Amino acid sequence: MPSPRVLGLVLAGGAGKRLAPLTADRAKPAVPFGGLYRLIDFVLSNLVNAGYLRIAVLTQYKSHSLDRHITTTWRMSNLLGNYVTPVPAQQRLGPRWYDGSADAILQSLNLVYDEDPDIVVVFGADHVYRMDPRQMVAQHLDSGAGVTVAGLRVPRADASAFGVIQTARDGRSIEAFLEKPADPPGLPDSPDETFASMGNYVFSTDVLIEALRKDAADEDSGHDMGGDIIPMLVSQRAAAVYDFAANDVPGTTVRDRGYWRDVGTLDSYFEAQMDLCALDPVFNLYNREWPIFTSVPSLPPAKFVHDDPSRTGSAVNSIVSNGVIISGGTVRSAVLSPGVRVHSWSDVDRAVLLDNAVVGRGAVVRDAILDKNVHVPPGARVGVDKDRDRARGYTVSPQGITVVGKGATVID
Ligand code: ADQ
Repeated sequence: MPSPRVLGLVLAGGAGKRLAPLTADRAKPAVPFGGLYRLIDFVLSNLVNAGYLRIAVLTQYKSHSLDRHITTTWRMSNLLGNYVTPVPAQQRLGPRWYDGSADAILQSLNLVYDEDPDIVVVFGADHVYRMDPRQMVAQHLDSGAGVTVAGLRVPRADASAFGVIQTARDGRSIEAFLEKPADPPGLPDSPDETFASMGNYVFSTDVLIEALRKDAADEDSGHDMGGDIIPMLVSQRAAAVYDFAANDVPGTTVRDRGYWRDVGTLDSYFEAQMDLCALDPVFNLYNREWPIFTSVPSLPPAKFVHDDPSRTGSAVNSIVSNGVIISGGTVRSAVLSPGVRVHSWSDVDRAVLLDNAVVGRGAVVRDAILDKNVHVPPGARVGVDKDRDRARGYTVSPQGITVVGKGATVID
């Protein structure tokens, strides 16, 4: 059987309010992650590694840095008609922005007609994971479902932020789909777990088009993929689940299998980066068989120095990008983006420092995220006393991570 023609649609228009202030000036999929990456690089790498090379990224809010990242990093040769292209709200159906994620696709259906694919892969843009989508497409074709939804087991206590899938006895067809239920049901074999939707869908093209048209005519619909389209197809007995834990990506081990993080909150965003700093991380950025692509700024290599030769500027259990200079400071469990400076006698522990952040002489940074160009003056402390952080106007997450917004100078 010849390979199916596949079009990738990446939903990248969400506002990402729960990641504020990191999303004050940028769309959630453009939020930096892991030193050199933006969140959108994970889904795009998964699609491109699979050879799915026709991809439209549907953008909306604050899309400037996202657009710039896609057009510079993901530019492809046009020779074979391949592309990764950002598509801003087209207003094809009137002078309005997208109502919800389903409306975003409805308004972009011309892309689907132009491409005339057999399969449309609709993936979210803001998760950290490795996945070979060919395996999900193969199951979709084999099962004859109209839509296949990727799912994985999560603790029941965490599931009210997700769509929850209940499967029929065969373990594959979806019997019920509850979008963000207050009290998610447990699994028959594991009452404290439930099956969550990853927000990644594989559609047969005709099924997608028909569902979107029907939904558009429904005035009571929220025009949302998880809230409206998937439940509609479940009621038509046309939906199946794909068990993500079975996905076997080249270069990964049994241990990595099933690693997927929704980094939609400050705490999950922070913890997923602490995962990368672990001695033996479950999510391996260094897997060359399924690379996560990005573009690396043209800056010199990272440097570690001290003016007292018996000591050294040091970083352990940390990710240090190019252009960083750690001169006489101590860094532990931190992710440093390009151009960060850490000066003498300063102490950075459990932190995410985005591009060009500066930690001055003798300053202390703990359990904190410093956005781009944040300046911590000499001797200042941030993240050490959470009440004081709040009083200074910084966001403190429920788990106690202090976040300082773009360009701020920490008040001492
Ligand atoms: P959420 O992530 O809460 O839940 P949503 O806010 O719609 O749902 O975001 C899904 C994706 O669509 C994101 O990548 C977002 O950026 C994008 N998006 C949202 N609105 C958009 C719009 N108007 N235009 C373009 N893109 C838009 C979803 C599912 C749940 C599932 C979780 C998994 O609805 O069922 O469990 O994802 O994280």
